[in-house]
Amino acid sequence: MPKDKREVGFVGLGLMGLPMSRRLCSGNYIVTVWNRTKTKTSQALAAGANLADSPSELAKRNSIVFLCLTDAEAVEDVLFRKDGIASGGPGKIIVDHSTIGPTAAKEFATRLHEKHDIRYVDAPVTGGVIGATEGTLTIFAGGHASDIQTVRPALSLMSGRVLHMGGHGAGQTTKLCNQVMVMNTFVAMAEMLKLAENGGVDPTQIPDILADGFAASRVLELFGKRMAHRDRKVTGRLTVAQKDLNLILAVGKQTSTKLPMCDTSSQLVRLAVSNGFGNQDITSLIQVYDKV
Ligand code: NA7
Repeated sequence: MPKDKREVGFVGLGLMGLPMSRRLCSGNYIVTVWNRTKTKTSQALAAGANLADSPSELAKRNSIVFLCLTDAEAVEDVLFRKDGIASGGPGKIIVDHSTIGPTAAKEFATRLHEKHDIRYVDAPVTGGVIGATEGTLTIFAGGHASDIQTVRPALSLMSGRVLHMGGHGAGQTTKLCNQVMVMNTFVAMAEMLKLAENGGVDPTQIPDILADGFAASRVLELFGKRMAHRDRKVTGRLTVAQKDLNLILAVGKQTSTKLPMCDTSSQLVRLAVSNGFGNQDITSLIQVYDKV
């Protein structure tokens, strides 16, 4: 191994994890990957990554391990299963990019620290697949400043902004605040495009037309036309949106915060998922409006 190269592990090569791991490969890192579905590792291997047979083997080889998994259940499984990361030995830092909410993040941080002498940073991201591919994600980090400092050089390959928001869970809470805006914007955008369509205005023109006014947003810019065209490319699943809204509502309950807009958005996303759109892109939300 060349002297100036550092080794890291990456677990979870889904829509977000794959381009994030590739950013590390194209930086000065030797990356070992593991993914539950082995066939999905081929693109990371083509980018120069090595393959581990289990999360435990990956953890034995690396003192810094990144995770990008669906939800808290997936993170718990990968961390604590028999051949999980926690069994790979003490002294490492886990950087968790999954969106799992503050309660799970705090629980994992405590359990890893007290039972396994492993440190944990919650580090959920925003910016989508395009941000992951271009290395322009924003990362909301929660945990100890010294741990975030240790992993900052690697994070900077994936992100234009790494923000230390506070102790464990603070990154997750910040991400959920972000998702309040993002999810309600997606729902508002579906509603607006349907109104344009029914009102006799070309909805595919609307995103450009609104681009310079108060309605402008990154969501409108990146997803407006795709939603209007019923583009079927998947860059973020509706089930993931549903999970985020559930996490937002749980924090609302814990903090006695009324969230009527998120409540409504959650019902619409649930309806879309129950209509069979769960594995489709979040822009397929407009199909709920097509049906009513
Ligand atoms: P994807 O594309 O659905 O990817 C999810 C990843 O999580 C994928 O690698 C899955 O493996 C993995 N996964 C899910 N459940 C498990 C379990 N139980 N054990 C091991 N691995 C698992 O999601 P995104 O990339 O869009 O999002 C990832 C996170 O970033 C999510 O929290 C978002 O909110 C933000 P698979 O390939 O299915 O075997």
